Amino acid sequence: MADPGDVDARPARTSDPRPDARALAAVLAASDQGAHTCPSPDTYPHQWAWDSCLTALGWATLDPARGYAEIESLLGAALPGGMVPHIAYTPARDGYMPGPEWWGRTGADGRAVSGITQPPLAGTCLALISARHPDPARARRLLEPAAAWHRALARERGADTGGEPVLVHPWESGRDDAPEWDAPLAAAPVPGRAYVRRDTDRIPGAERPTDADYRAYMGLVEWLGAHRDEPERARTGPFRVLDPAFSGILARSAHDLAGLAERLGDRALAAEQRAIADRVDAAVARRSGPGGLAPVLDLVTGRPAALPGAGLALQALRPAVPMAAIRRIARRCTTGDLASPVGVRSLAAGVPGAEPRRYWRGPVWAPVTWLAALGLERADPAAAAGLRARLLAGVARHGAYEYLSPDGEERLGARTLAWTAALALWELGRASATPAGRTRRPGAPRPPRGAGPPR
Ligand code: 9WN
Repeated sequence: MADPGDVDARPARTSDPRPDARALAAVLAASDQGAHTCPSPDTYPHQWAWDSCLTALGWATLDPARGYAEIESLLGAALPGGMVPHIAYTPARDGYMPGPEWWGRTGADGRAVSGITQPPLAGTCLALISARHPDPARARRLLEPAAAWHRALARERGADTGGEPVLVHPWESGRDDAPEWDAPLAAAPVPGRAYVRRDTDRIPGAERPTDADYRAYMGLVEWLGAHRDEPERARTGPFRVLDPAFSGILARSAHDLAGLAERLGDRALAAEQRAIADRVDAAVARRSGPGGLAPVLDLVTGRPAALPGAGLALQALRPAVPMAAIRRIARRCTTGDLASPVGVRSLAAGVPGAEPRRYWRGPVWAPVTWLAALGLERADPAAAAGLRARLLAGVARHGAYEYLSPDGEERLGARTLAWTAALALWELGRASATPAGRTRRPGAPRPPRGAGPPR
């Protein structure tokens, strides 16, 4: 079922293994709202936090100023206290449930926003953009709002957990219906207010979360709408989990922001962000097993849950995760139970209850493949390159899909997603970009690995 505003980014010739950059740019253009991008024009008509950070990379490839503008607009919508909301609502766009009336919150720039967050990728994406397309004045202005997001998470949500933020809704993880949330969701209240799902207007129900999951999501939204105090939510909320993938992303983003601040001459901010990264990193390490990875922890029941999927792969991003653990993740993602011809599976092959067509319970998502590659880079650059090639192969064949079946044969969910187009554009731009942001002449020597800022 196509969204009316969708653009088909599949290559004209199906044998072409590289996506068509012009078609990908058209996907971004169709989702462009001026200073921010919606993930897809009809299914997701607002600005989502982790989407926006990753989409900025694609814009930066086309027009660096627009890449910076994307992050500026996202951070501009921050809640009081600095946490960035998972949605900043596009004015006068209807068709998404829950709408702003469920939250009753306003961001710093006056937009209606949600009252929860998503994986904080602004520090990492800003550092990447600034390395390829330096604009020190613009990057410097973004340091503080990006830092405030990390600070709020570590202090307000992580006060009792050594800095690891307590997630209070599965949407905060970005992996909405991943099986690790099944048990914690059992304690979600029943919503008192009526609602009508809108997501299944355009996407088959078999590719989306179940009605039972939605009821739990909305019960939590209602509870969170009435309880705004972050430390209170983290101590008494009906859904309270530690997600090592989210924590790893926070530690990585604070670490990358510290590096950028150092290069831009803001030593105080760099030291503060490094301390946040180290604290969160150490908190995850303390509860990790001998293999170097931590489980999801349900703080309501005290029960851990294994992570046989995207959440495991994303732990490769945590700055201090042991190299041996990254190499094991690399094997699982490239040839093991998380591997697929088009990227990293959201749920490992063979797990009982895997649903290859349903949302975060089996399909392959471009942001997971791309972020896993970013995490693997340090320990296994060949595996990282292999995952990026699979991502590009999936986009070349299917266009800027939302998710694909793990066999790589079917495109699923919304017909186009801005971050899929953006990440493919960023990868297409990799060949000609150097860490200093200059274009390398063909045949010129490559800069040494690890010598410069992140790519
Ligand atoms: C709820 C926008 C978002 C992504 C999430 C993805 C999906 C929303 C939804 O879409 O979540 O936030 O309505 O299903 O799970 O990762 O950020 O693309």
